Amino acid sequence: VGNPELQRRRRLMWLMDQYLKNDVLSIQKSIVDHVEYTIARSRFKFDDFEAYKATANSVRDRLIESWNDNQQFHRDMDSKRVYYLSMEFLMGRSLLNSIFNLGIKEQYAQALSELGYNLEVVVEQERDAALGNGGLGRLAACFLDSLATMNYSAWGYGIRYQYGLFRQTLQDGFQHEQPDYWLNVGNPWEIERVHVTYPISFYGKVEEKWVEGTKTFTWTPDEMVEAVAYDNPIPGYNTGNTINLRLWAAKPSGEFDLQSFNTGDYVNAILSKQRAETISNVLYPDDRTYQGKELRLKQQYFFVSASLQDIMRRFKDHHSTFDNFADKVAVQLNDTHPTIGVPELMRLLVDVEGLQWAKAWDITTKVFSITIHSVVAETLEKWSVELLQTLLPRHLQIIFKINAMFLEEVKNKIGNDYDHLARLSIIEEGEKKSVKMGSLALVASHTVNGVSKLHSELLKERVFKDFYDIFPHKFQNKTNGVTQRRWLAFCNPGLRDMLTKWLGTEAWITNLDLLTGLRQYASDPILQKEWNLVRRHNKARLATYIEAISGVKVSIDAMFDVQVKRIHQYKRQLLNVLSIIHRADCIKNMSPAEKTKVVPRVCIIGGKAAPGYEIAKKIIKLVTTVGEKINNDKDIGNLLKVVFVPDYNVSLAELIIPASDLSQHISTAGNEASGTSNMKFTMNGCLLLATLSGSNIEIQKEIGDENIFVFGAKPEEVDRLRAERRQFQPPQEFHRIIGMIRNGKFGDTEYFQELCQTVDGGNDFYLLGNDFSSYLEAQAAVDEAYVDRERWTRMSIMSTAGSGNFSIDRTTCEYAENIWGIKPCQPTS
Ligand code: NBG
Repeated sequence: VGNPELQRRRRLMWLMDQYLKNDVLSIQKSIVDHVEYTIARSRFKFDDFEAYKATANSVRDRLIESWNDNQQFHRDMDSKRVYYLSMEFLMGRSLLNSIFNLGIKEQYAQALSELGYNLEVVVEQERDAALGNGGLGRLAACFLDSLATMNYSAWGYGIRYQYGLFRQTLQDGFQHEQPDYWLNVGNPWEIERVHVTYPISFYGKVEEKWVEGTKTFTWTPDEMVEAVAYDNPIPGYNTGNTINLRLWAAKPSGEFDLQSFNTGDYVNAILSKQRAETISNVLYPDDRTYQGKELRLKQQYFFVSASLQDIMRRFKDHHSTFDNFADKVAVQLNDTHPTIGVPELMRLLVDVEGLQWAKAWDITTKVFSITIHSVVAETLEKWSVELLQTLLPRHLQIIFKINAMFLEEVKNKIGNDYDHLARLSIIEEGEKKSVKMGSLALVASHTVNGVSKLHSELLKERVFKDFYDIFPHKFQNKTNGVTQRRWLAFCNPGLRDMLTKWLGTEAWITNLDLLTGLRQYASDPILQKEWNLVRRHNKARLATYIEAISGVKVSIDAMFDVQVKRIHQYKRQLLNVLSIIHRADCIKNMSPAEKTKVVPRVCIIGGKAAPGYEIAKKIIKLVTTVGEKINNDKDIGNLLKVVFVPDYNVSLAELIIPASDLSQHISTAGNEASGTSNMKFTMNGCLLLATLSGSNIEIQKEIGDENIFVFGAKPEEVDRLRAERRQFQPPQEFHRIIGMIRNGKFGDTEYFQELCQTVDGGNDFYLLGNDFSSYLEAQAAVDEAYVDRERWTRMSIMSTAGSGNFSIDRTTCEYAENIWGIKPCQPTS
């Protein structure tokens, strides 16, 4: 009594003496409160979208509680944390994910229903957060879910793009790109931290000075922007471990540039400052071609610098020296994109914190590790020395010094073999010098990993062979995985319930290996019947959607044959189309009796082409023209339908994957680093038609040869086949079909010529001609299996049962143990 501080604390305790409750009534009250006070609508009249917003806000309140507790817990524990740095996080929607992970989905469904709203309709109101292109960005999102669920201390760091990946529309069968200005309807999930900001500098010059016998460097930048933090709470499943995804937005800096305001041109001075915001405006829509654009490098430096400053500030709250930095901090680089973080950490430690170079380098090399997601060296980023010199002059100096010291060190090992040294050098010599970001990352990282067994071998044998020879201990494999929460439990509720029933537990939601328990029932007629009922229900949902978007009526008795992924030549959507044309042609030439034996198929293709990737765009147009022709052919009727689903994204994947019978993962052997949708399809009981690429090989091993359709060249044959492709004679069928396209059977004759040329003997880099026959054989095997319903269903069950290894939780634990050195730890409440 009498102590004002004590009184204040008591009052605070009393004011918030308990957490928000999760009974239906409390949830309804939260929702209605948000309708009135956050959205400022009347509780007597709000539409589905407003219901979504109010619901999301009420969920967010609950997330904030566990977020706060969790941050406090880890602050107190001073636990080692992993920071996942990624240019992309392809999150999709959050509402269902959040209430599912928090274990309050049923309460929310009931709460809304009593208020007159339908949860299923409400969740559909949410816009996808599409801050990523494809596999790499979605993997980052799956990691966050798993890190939270497995009780690791982790944060994600990235960019809060105003425009996510473009929305794809089709006009006359051609792809058009529409801006995805997703934030214009507001984002109820994020928490803006107006006071968590860091200055980010660009351009300018570096001055060298001798201070007390050491050379010091002072960077005087020409441009400064501010990075503002936006926090996105990520709940784990069935745990209080809500982690953070911190995304940075660029804002004009308040302090800098005052003199330009004194020139009298006030309005132009404001406008020029405003341009700072462009840095975080837009996600680059190419998923692997490197363009060397200045803005892209600015984005990379912007988010990496902000993240590292933030990490160091947090560390300094607890520590007075940097001696233990690497014991508390692990930084994972998601591909080469955040590699500028290497010289940035060196700069911060040496120039700002005053550490000796050797000490700083020791810390840096213990903190970073990198994942590579590509199979060929050409897609690794390079930045021209000239651009770096202009944009980040101090970083270029640091990179040169790192390189000099590194080359000095390897000279001791390999001697003065200049060719060899040139290959190892971080700097690529030549007319235009450039910095090889992959090499820089490798020199600085304690570990580098590929994303499937085969891919990790290819990194050692090819992409980074020279580095592997000197740093063999740095190389690891971490086969990708996917989260079974989003990709099974809540995108396929029918299957979820069935799995839980047959396994007698729902523990598989956090321990996917338990699915093997299903194998013993794979031939059980009761399970088979239930299995097919669920699958038919999912197919019916997709059929309704297809009809709504395309007007094409499809039968759910037909096999749903799906290929959905980014459009790329190496992924060989063209091979799929060629076989579709072949199938249509065969059907047309059949007698009525023969036709009764045909397995009806619905071929579903979807995916975006990078806006500047002309060949990929032509493939899309070909799918739609071929579809148009086949779908309206009376001779073919329901035996074959071809649908291109526009704007493939995370939410559509959640609808399509549970409804697929067959899915195609048919890149040229060895050309897909891993693939992750193949894992999602397998989990959901869809059979794979696959080549020996990436993780297909590991899936085959887990589910058994008899449960997957594999075809095509072997990875070790590809080099030779490529070298000999000029001499290779593809089968007559192949020529005939290409000829049909060439000769205008599908119209747009001129437009398709270039596409046809890509598979002309000498050009056929992805070996469509070579693999065509074995592809058709595999397709025939698929048809044969499909008519045997008992067998097909058994294969489907065995696919799900064998998918346990592809849970991202397995992947996460491997990273945690073998790369990051962190352990799960959870607040005991
Ligand atoms: C992709 C690979 C895929 C892999 C994912 C995730 C990019 C740049 N790369 O094979 O092509 O599954 O990364 O590792 O998206």
